[in-house]
Amino acid sequence: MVAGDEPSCGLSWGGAEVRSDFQLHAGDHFFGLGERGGPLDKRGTVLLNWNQDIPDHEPWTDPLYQSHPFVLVVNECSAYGVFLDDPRRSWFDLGKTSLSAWSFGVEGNELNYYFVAGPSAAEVLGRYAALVGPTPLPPRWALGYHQCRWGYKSAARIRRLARDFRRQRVPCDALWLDIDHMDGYRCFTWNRRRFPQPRRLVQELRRQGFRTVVIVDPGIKREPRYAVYDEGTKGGHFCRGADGKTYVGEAWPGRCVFPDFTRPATREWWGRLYRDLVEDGVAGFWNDMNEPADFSQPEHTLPLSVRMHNDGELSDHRRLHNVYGMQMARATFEGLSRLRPKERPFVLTRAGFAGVQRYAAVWTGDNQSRWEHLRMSVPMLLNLGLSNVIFCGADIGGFGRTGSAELFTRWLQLGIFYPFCRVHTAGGPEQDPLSYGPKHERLNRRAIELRYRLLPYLYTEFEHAAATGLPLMRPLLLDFPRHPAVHRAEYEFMFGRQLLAAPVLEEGARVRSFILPAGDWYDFARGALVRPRAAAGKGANLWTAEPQKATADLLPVDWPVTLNSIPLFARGGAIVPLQPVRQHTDDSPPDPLILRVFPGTGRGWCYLDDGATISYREGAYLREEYAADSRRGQARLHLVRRQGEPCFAPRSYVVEFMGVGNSPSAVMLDGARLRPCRAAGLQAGSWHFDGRRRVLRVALDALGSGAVVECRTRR
Ligand code: MIG
Repeated sequence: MVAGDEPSCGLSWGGAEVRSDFQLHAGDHFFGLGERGGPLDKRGTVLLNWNQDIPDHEPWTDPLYQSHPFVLVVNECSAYGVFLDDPRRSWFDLGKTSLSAWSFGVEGNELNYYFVAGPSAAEVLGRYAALVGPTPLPPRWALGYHQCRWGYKSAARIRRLARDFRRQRVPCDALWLDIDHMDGYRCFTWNRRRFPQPRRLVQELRRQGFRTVVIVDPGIKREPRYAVYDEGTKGGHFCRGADGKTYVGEAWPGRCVFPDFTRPATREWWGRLYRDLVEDGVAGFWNDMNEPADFSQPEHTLPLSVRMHNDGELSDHRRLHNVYGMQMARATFEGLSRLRPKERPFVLTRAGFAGVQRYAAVWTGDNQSRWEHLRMSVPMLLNLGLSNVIFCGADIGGFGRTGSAELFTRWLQLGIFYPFCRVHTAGGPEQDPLSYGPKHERLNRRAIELRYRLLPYLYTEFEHAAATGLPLMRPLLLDFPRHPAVHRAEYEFMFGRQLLAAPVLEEGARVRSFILPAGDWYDFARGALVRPRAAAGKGANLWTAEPQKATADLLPVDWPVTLNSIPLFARGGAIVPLQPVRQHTDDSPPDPLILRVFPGTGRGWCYLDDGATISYREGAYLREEYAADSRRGQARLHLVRRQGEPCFAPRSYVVEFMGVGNSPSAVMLDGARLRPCRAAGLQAGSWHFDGRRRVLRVALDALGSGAVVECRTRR
């Protein structure tokens, strides 16, 4: 049996709630449930679903800003999911108050839930994704590096920032403007003293390869003659209290009114408000405070009696609180889609509910510049991923408080693997890759450069994640379900199908301890096979207090690290598409596309499209599939299949065979010999072998489907 009702209670009503109890088995582990601090496995906890603006949260604070009433239950033999399809206040008790049952319940008198069958965790996630809706592809620039700060208060400051990034050659795609850019915190306005010619600024940044993203909050200043307030009042767009009068609360602008995003006409109106900013050239929008936060209330949100339209089935905030933020993100996304019908919108939201991924990327709110919060972000984002929120990230460097240069660098070395990669902070000292002195600037640049090298892979894996519902940043249990101990690996993760990342998460670390699941693994940077080290037990082991013993399925590794280390590993036979470092993404295909091939037998993929429009939905993309087969004395890469529009094909390739034991005796393309040459003279049709690093580089022109690149080495 996969799952069953707990025999003594099953389904029950009591007081103001209805609940369901499931049998709890010794081997059950609980994942998903959206944005939570604490361990990856939620067994033994009670979790609430009630979106909350909670600036000083800690790993044990619950709930936070988002609600995803979806749980993934995994045990030794199978997996299943339960999705409670109800936005009302609800809870999950995952074996905390009972030894024989886990349960969930919701305020109200009806229960709507889906049982999501597996049998594997990956299949559960795929089915859940099909149920709550797919993640659209973001514009490619949104996968680059983003720089943000609450406190970029003038056009001059932003210009200086842009200049410094380019001058110091630190790649960056987007500069963000927080509430400081507005006129008195009035949404959809510019502070003309600080930003006298916003359109000029935005266009100037765009010419330097930066997109501009601005914040838009739901609280609208209650001020006659402020156009948004007047129009909204006339259109009946603001929420009303139980007395039928427009409800007035408080947020950054002072006394505020709140649009009713559960009303279709209001969503349409809200979407139109972005027109001027879009015409100014603003490329993305950030919806904050949409739990919604209301400073005037003891509960920090609108009174529960506030009425809401609910797409015609009139209801109230008590029922719709948890979807308010998602409906705001939806209004934004749909509005942008109407304003620029061909372009992919980019929206970031703080509050959300199951399905929010259809409209926006998600960040995890106000964390702090502390090592504990750096670590906390890993299981938090992994569980967001297991709730189908693929495009997520935490504030890199930490939002509140002030951290050290070391913390910032380590956070960046982790953050380059967050699907959404943004540095953000609340005032205090400057917090960006350039602000910690020359030594850290070099380290920070190198980390961001790695993300930009990986972009073809990241983009390919994002597309795969969007299509399958399997998260991009994901725990080992999805790819390696057989071994129960991988459930506890919560501070390392798969980054797409080929790579495993174990970034350093501790101050002063000299060793990073982690496990590798069954199979051969190679150091991504050097191509060397990873072997177990005898040092187990030394150095703090993050994923379990006990030093692990190697088994057929698990290899414990103690990896020596310096400040420069970003531990990253590739599966044997992996083929990883890369590109040369760029200062920002641009719309041309990678040239050359670098295929890094690791020893062994395996597959690889590359997905390419225009990176900006929705024409990929009509087939305007190119997909390549490769196979690698490298054994003693030979290495081989095969372009197995190419499907789609040839116009997206790379103009040139460099195939990098890693870990080649001996110098090559012959390197061939489709059986024809290529020329050896020196490292500096690598041109199409030639190859170079770096004997010290054991890397063979083969440079090629455009490849045709079926092409085989092959190398034989001296024995
Ligand atoms: O009450 O806009 O989480 O990222 O910088 C604080 C100012 C409001 C909270 C967000 C944070 C943002 C800040 N906002």
